[in-house]
Amino acid sequence: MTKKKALITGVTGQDGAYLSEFLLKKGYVVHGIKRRASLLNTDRVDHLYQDPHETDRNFILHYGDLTDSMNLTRIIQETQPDEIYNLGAMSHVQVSFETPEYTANTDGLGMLRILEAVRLLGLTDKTRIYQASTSELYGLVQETPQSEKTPFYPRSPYGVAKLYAYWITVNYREAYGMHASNGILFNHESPVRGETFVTRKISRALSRIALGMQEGLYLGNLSAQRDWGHAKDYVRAMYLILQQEEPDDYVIATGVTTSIRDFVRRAASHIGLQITFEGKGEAEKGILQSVDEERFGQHVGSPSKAVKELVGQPIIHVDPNYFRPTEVDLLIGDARKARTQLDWTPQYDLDALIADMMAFDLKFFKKESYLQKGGFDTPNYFES
Ligand code: NDP
Ligand code: GDR
Repeated sequence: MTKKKALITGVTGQDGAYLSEFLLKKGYVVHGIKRRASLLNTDRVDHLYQDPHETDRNFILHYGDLTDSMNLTRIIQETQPDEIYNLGAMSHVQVSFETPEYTANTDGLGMLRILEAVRLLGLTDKTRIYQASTSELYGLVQETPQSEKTPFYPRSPYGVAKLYAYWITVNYREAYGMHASNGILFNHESPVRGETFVTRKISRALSRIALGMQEGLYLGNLSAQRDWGHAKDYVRAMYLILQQEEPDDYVIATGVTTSIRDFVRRAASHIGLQITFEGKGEAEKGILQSVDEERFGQHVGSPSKAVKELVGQPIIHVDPNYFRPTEVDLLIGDARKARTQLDWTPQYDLDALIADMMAFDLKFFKKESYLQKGGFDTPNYFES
């Protein structure tokens, strides 16, 4: 039997990596588009890498870019995919305020380029297409919780670019009968989440604080609320969307919302650090109240002198540089359609997500700490 072929843009990203793993397990041949960078940027998929000299490869990477129509058209022509997952994007909301034109080009027009290529190559009946739409479309929310029927009101150049991609997907479906669908995914995280998204920034910083490698963490708006799930659950939903006979749009969310402040408290408490917040606005601080030595011992080891000295001190601070010109205050998704029509249920709740992220980052920074103590340099790439 011939294997199904999937083409994934954004294969080197968080979701691209989990989706590749998922589809490979299902027996697909996975083609991925990666960007050329001056340093290797394939860390998240290195475990899937197959040497080009091997025969019968199932995981094949192609150089490309969503801003390059000819490149996309050629790759689609060469690979003749059964399914395309358009996950590539400049995906950082705050950065989109600094790079709005590039964001529009990649996140908005990128999807148009894919749809047009599939149409021009005569693959309309063969190739099913998934667009990585987002809860950022709801922005200044018009109703709570947000469902497929909630009107959009994006609040960033990222959200506006994704609005174009959402509608061009719907338009090509209606105009040309293409099997093109939107997954409107709410925030989803994992141990390989980009380091400057808030959950990963917190899990990394708390790990470093626990290991005596850092004394404090600066964050922006602590009151924003997000509906956080695990990326592993969310890539399964992407696949299910493309297995439906009819193309359609689906909200994928857990239905539980949590503030950034509460995420900090819960992630800290998971490893035995009790934090309370005091003060308001830019003066708000998260104070380390105590260390639960038993819990800390289970996850980290015995608390160092450096950690004990932080008790009673502020370890979480507000830096207004992380405030956004326009903010999305509250997101909470209503995924009833996905639960009934796709039979999709998330396996991870927030505590399980936190446990997974904290275990990964603690292990990573323990290794860094050993290396530093042994006199070796470690990369200094973290945002505090
Ligand atoms: P990441 O930022 O982890 O990955 C984005 C991927 O897109 C990376 O592989 C990146 O390449 C690639 N990329 C960026 N610019 C281009 C370009 N011009 N041409 C080709 N590829 C490019 O994002 P996630 O995995 O978290 O998200 C996947 C998709 O889902 C994105 O479209 C995102 O906007 C969307 N989304 C994400 C949600 C989330 O909570 N994670 C929620 C809803 C939607 P490189 O590695 O070289 O930077
Ligand atoms: P978001 O994710 O903007 O929802 O977009 P992010 O983790 O960046 O922000 C979530 C909320 O946390 C607040 N926040 C901070 N954010 C960051 N990055 N850094 C901070 O220091 C900080 N302090 C507070 C933010 O203001 C915001 O309210 C993510 C991306 O993956 C998008 O691509 C995706 O479409 C949406 O999720 C759904």
